[in-house]
Amino acid sequence: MNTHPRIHIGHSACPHDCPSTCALDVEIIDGRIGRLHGAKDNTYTAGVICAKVARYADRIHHPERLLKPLVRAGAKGEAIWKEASWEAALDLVAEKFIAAEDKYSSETVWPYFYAGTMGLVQRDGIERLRHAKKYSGFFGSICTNLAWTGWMMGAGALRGPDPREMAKSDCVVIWGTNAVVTQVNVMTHAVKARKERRAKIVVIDVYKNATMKQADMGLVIKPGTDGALACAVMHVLFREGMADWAYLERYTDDPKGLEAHLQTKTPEWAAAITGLSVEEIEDFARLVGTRKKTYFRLGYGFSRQRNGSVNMHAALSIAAVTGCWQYEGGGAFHSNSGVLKLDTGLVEGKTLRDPSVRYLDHSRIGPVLTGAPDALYGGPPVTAMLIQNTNPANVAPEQRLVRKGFLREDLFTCVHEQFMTDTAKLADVVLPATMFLEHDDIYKGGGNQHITLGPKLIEPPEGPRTNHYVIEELAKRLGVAHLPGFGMTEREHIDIMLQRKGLGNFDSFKEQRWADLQPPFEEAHFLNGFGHPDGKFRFRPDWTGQAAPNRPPKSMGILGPYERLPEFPDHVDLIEVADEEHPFRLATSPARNFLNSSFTETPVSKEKEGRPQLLIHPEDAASVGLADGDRVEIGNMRGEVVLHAKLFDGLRRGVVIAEGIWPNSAHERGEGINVLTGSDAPAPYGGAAVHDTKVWVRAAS
Ligand SMILES: Nc1nc2c(c(=O)[nH]1)N[C@H]1C(S)=C(S)[C@@H](COP(=O)(O)OP(=O)(O)OC[C@H]3O[C@@H](n4cnc5c(=O)[nH]c(N)nc54)[C@H](O)[C@@H]3O)O[C@H]1N2
Ligand SMILES: Nc1nc2c(c(=O)[nH]1)N[C@H]1C(S)=C(S)[C@@H](COP(=O)(O)OP(=O)(O)OC[C@H]3O[C@@H](n4cnc5c(=O)[nH]c(N)nc54)[C@H](O)[C@@H]3O)O[C@H]1N2
Ligand code: SF4
Ligand SMILES: [Mo]
Repeated sequence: MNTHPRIHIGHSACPHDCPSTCALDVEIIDGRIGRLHGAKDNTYTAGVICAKVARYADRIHHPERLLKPLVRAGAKGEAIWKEASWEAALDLVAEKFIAAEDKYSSETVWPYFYAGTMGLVQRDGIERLRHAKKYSGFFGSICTNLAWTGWMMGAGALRGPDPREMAKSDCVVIWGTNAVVTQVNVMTHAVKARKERRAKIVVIDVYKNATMKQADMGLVIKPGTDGALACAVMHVLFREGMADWAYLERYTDDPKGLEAHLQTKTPEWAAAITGLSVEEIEDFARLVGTRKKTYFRLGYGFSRQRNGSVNMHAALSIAAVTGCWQYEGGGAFHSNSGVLKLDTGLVEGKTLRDPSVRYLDHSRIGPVLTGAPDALYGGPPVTAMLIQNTNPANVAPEQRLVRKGFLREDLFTCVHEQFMTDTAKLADVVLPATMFLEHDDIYKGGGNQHITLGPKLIEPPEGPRTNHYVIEELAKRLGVAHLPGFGMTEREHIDIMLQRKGLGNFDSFKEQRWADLQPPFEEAHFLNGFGHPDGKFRFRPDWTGQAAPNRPPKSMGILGPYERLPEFPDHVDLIEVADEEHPFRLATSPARNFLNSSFTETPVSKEKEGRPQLLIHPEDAASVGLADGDRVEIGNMRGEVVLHAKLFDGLRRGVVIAEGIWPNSAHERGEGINVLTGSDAPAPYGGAAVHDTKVWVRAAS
């Protein structure tokens, strides 16, 4: 008799909100999960995944997973629950939604979701219910908006050179992304270039993070000043004859105008703004000016400033000045989201959409729930919500407003979750959700070029149900289950998406595991022209005219203060400039062992991260009387938060860093770091400037 447990390997994709979308090999041992590994034969994943997902068994078999529907039995937020059957819980949700709609019209219901899972069926099915019921629209702005806007203004299409080409570069510039932490696969390819071709790795960030520790050149700049750095780099390129004029004349809109504009944007000018030395700026310019195979890997982090779109556009413009786009291993890359299109029309119920229904801004949930008239767009208050795959009470800016909103007696909230998150704690009904290895879905990469299948590999525990199930069951109770897109299984939806793309179907894809959809070289490098009608790269963006994929629906108008957006790349002080009362600038950079608010529940991640800390320059610490490990309070006009000081000299004076979005309960007073961040919409199309916050710092009393 064989007493060894039977291990077999299943194939999947990482569902988390990470540009890498790794292809996974999953150990399955008698219906339970063992270690997860990166698929070796996937050319982007190349056998490497992050440690937190390798340990997924700790998350999926976690003793604190939600297993039963819960209905609130105490005051809001008091965490007193009674268990309910699925039938009873769903009946209650439907009844509340109908009552809310009867009172205020359908727009009073706001389905709210994000990318806790990136699966197209489980994530986006909530849109189908929304459209069928004419509930308020969701303008999903929090993550990509500032970055995509800046990119689109220049390049006009969201794609770029094959990320695997990084391995063929002579210089890889990792700009505003902590890749070691947030998308480890970038490092696989960048380090290969260094090993095989002696490529230089440059990292530009606001502190000496894990990625910069691996760099050949590290530029620590002040938050929100990347536009100034980019301008000075381009100034040097023009001044020292390193601009590729043949390329500029053929592929760009106004190179002479740019050159003239940059006359005054000297390294001295930028040094004063960025905190870098003139020498650092010139060395960097000469490096990218002489190594034509430079690959600019532009991340999200540096765009999370109120001038972030301007800074993204400015950094992207450097590639057009050097003409590095022409070479294998050269060019700029931010996201392939514009290439990897699957037809989600049916999943999302797009034909059911009524364009007259209002949209509400994801990032402004605080103002929305507290009834700010500008946030409600003239419509009724939000009095009912269904929340899937996101934890706004923790991750959304201006947390005090968000909490106040959720505590409203006239708001009914249903949260579908895997764990009792900060948001679930404030709900009226909590429904337990499956995890990715327990349901079928399909995933698109952002930082690579693959579409990857994630079929159901194990049975969920008794209790949790899929997002798809919740949407279908609510549709039945709300009288829309007969409409197109409803009444199908996950697999049927995946079949249709794959068939419409000519990629086979669920079963054939299960064998194939993934498809590599990298566009041809000429297209990826924009050698057939950029995405604008005239095919030119735009140094002079049309800030409010561009039809970007992330542009808010017309009914919302332009969201942020666009009047100050510059004609050419520049530095604009649209940020929360430090002042006498708030002498420090705070960035809330990612934690290695968490993924946004996820993994804050797994024991190893928690242990490795320790406790909420504030990185502060030793001289700054001394100036406010702080020693290493002291309790430190930071605050501004929105509130105050307590952390522990960690003295660190890898950042500029006047800059402080709080890594990770810790659960609110991990901080004293039960309020998290987003108490400090602002929910005003940045120019022009909104987003969340979560790294752009002025604060005061003092020893906690
Ligand atoms: N481990 C881990 N992985 C993650 C996440 C996580 O929380 N933890 N989050 C996931 C998600 S949702 C996303 S969108 C991606 C985001 O991944 P990234 O593209 O890496 O973006 P961020 O995590 O916002 O920040 C990256 C870096 O930008 C820096 N930064 C902040 N302000 C500035 C600035 O003004 N200029 C410059 N040059 N740098 C600045 C921060 O210090 C940080 O080191 O990562 C995903 N992967
Ligand atoms: N201060 C600060 N705030 C930030 C950021 C920052 O850098 N600093 N980053 C911002 C960014 S870029 C983003 S994207 C947001 C992300 O913030 P969130 O949208 O909250 O992201 P996650 O923590 O990835 O996922 C949220 C939840 O989805 C749940 N979930 C996962 N899979 C499923 C599923 O299949 N079904 C259901 N029902 N639930 C599921 C998880 O349990 C988790 O609680 O945070 C933003 N907020
Ligand atoms: S690196 Fe990103 S995509 Fe890959 S396993 Fe980790 S979280 Fe998932
Ligand atoms: Mo994100």
